[in-house]
Amino acid sequence: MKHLFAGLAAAALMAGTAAAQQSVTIGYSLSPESHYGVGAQAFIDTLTELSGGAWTGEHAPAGVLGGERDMIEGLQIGSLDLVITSTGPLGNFVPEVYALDLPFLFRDYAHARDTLDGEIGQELLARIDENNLVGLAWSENGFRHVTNSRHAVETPDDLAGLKLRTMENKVHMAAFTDMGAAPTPMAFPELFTALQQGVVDGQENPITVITASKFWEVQGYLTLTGHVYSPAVVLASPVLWEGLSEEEQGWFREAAKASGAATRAEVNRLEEAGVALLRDNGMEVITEIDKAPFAALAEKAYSVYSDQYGTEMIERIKAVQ
Ligand code: EAX
Repeated sequence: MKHLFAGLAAAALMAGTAAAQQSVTIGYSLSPESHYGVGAQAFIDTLTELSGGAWTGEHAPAGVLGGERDMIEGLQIGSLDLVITSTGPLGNFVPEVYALDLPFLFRDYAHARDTLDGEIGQELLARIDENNLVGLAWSENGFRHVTNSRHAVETPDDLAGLKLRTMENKVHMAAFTDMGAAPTPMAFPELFTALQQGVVDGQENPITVITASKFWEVQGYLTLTGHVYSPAVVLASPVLWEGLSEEEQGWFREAAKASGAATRAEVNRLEEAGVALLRDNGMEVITEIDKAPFAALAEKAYSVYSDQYGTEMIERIKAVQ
């Protein structure tokens, strides 16, 4: 009997060890099929592999834990472990990051990715770390384009009077005011219904988000304005972070890098395939416009950043080859 009990105790202990597998929750605003969903899964797979199964993760997709601003606050107080978010609301917490949100700044994907993968990206992750957040790795949302339910947009005049949802980002709001639209900041989880009910006429997002959110159901027109690059970032809660060993922190960093890479690959795929998908679903897509008049009007919005931080960072970003 004694042996039996000892055996049971040992079995219970082993079961206890297995059950001690730890899990993190990854929040994001889009569907599990989106580029963020792909990135979240790559994070989980990499973390589980590097940790030999000691760690796993769960998705909290589609804004079930709130909009991106709410989720960032959740990280700060430790109610959420990890978030994949656009930088849209991040400037409210780490103002230096607004530099990345300036309209018509990045020439193309290569320019944006090289900037984030280089010295500037590292510096900005360090700024994030100074604000009660942990910046693990850059990820990607994509170049943003304007959609609306009223008419085709080809010149800034076509934006006049359009009620356009923007992210809760003062650089973007200033840029759209200067381009002639009427910007309305709103958290992403409220957007589909707001478009459906006509609370706003339009919105702006990358092909990735427009496809993942099936905006063709509520928006007839898309113009490839590419007016701003939208970075994403994998953020951790400092509460989680401080409880990890150095080795575990290394696994989390690697997992975040793998997540960013998988998301970028999915952005590439959707940049190729997305417009056809949107057209198949009935959207009128204008692919060629003269961007110069939009850029000229949006330039004033740079002062939202430069009045406080100067133009040095802007010049450094422009100089990245
Ligand atoms: O990060 O709020 C937005 O428009 C974002 O692009 C979206 O939540 C994906």
